[in-house]
Amino acid sequence: MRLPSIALLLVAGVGNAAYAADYKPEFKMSVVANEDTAWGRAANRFANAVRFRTQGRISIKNHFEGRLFTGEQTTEFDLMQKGVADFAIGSTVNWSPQVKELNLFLLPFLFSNHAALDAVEAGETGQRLFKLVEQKGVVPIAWGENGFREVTNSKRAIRRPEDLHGLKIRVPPIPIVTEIFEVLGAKPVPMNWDRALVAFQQQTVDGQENPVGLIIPYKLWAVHNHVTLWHYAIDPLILAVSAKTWATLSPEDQRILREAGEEIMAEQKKEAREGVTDATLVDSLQKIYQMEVTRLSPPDIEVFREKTKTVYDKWARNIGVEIVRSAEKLAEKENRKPN
Ligand code: X2X
Repeated sequence: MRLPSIALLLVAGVGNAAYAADYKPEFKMSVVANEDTAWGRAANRFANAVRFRTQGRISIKNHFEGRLFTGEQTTEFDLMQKGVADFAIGSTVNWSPQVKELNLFLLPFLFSNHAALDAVEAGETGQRLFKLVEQKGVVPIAWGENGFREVTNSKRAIRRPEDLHGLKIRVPPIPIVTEIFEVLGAKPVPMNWDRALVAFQQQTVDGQENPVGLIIPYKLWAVHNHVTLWHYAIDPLILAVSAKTWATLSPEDQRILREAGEEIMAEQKKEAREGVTDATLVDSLQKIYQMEVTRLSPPDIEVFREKTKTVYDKWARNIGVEIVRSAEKLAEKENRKPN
């Protein structure tokens, strides 16, 4: 009677050990940004927490500044699908070519504040988006945040669409973003982030659009003295695992990854919002970084909303009207509240 149960235990034990023994000695994480951003810091925290909590079974090496893909940030999702990247903390902007529904976050002026975004991510829409990502071979763990995308430039203050006329604005290579800047009369220049950093230094473009959380650590204030806070689009991040990698992990390790990921990305979101929502932001942009800050009022924003409506409607159809309407409904309640 005793022997079979010992044998079973042995088999079970060997089975568990086999998982860890089969794991690659090193897993790869892709991150477009550098380590000085809330985005990059979360990747370091995640790698450390996972190594510790799995007692070294899962060791993640972070590849910052898009070093896993050569020059094309829109291929990050492909690398995840192939399992070339095991993990990523990726921008939904960069994954929108493969998961077209992620263009939702780029619909101009859909989200006015963080509460509206939180309602959509936590609600039915967020769950649907995660399912769509998973159906494409990438297992999402948790939402994070790059932030509301603002606009900086070296030429003049932007308060009305006319102020953008003729300005060369670097944009990520994403159709909806290009179309928004085109319809506003600017000259959008789609470019990968690594090349954009060179273009800012060489002043071959006049401006760019990124959250304050990148404007500050990337020292964009040193090349662009004007910033307009207009929240024209939001850029959520997603911490995710390649489904190919996920399938090789034990249920116990999958649970550890989920727990660590949820904790760390909640913290990442908080960090991305720190100093960005409070009254001191304008002050610090002006006093510390010597920027001329233009903060658009709701009536100012209405003018931009009107101008970009054709792009909004076109992309709403492309994303799927049903998913857009359900997000609008969730966001609407919160949008009326102040920032
Ligand atoms: O390329 C950008 O602008 C960046 C860094 O925000 C993204 O990766 C979407």
